[in-house]
Amino acid sequence: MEQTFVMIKPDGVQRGLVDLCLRVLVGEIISRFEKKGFYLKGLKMVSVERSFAEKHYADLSAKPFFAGLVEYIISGPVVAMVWAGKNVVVTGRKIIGATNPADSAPGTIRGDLAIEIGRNVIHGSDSIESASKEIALWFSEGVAEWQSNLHPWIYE
Ligand code: RTP
Repeated sequence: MEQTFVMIKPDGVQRGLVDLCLRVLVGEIISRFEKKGFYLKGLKMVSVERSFAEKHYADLSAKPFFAGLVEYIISGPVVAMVWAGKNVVVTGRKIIGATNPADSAPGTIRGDLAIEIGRNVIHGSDSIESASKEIALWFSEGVAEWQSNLHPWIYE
């Protein structure tokens, strides 16, 4: 079954802890993936080292926003996850919404819960190849091998 890597960024974690209106931000993000029918194979809260953040975003190292992006990712703990299911990479990106929340459709996570591109609360792998690289990087210990018993009620 296809897998993807999803990360709730530091703003998503902090806002869930301190913002009264968004007390359940981490839970809400998890809930949107669960309700869709995807199943959770790995989850942990991590404080990311600078070198690790640079490795995760290595493809963007030439971009002018790279330094700010790395500062953002190491500014507080993130919630790292692996989700599984049919077409989870592409569908996961649709659930997340466009990179810039100003362009993300209402109903998507970024469209509903974020305003600025540099504080867009969540990351999701952009291809099957990136997903497998990112899962290996973030979950070098491996993930749980299990299959949801709702399978026949979600897939024909
Ligand atoms: P992500 O990797 O976080 O899922 O985001 P993405 O694929 O939708 O977008 P990508 O181009 O890979 O950019 C990674 C993250 O960098 C920040 N960004 N800032 N200031 C800017 O112009 C700018 N552009 C991108 C965003 O936090 C974006 O999610």
